[in-house]
Amino acid sequence: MATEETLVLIKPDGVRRGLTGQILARIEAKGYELVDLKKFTPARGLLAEHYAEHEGKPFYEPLVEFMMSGDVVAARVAGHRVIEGFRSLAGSTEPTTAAPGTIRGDLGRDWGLKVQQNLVHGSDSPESAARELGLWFG
Ligand code: D4T
Repeated sequence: MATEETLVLIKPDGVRRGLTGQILARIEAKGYELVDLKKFTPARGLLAEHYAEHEGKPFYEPLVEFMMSGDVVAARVAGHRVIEGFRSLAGSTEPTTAAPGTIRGDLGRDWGLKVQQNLVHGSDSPESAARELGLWFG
């Protein structure tokens, strides 16, 4: 059976705050493999495709602006059940209530902005992972 892969993004808040190493270390310490990494500021077109499901929601435009505000680190991460496993490491979307012990629970907070700056993204299903890895890694 092929090893499962997921897309992890360290969002601009994580990169700006110097948390890239800590976040990648948690992924490695859990036992997952960092297969590929890249760092760049994403263009609107890529983000529009990535976040297509959220188009029209009140946080959509602030989300895209935030994601374009600086460099992002994109990681192709591999391991058995890594999609579910990384979502568990990341914690829930809302950093105020994300469980302590998770990336968002330990390192994130609500800054009172129009969009949650919650440090990381992880694909939420095998279909999303395939689509998103295609977008970010080609
Ligand atoms: P991502 O997709 O970035 O891994 O985060 P989640 O899977 O945890 O959350 P999501 O796709 O539902 O939302 C994408 C992105 O939008 C922000 N957001 C979301 C927000 O600011 N307010 C909201 O009400 C929601 C639902 C946070 C993550």
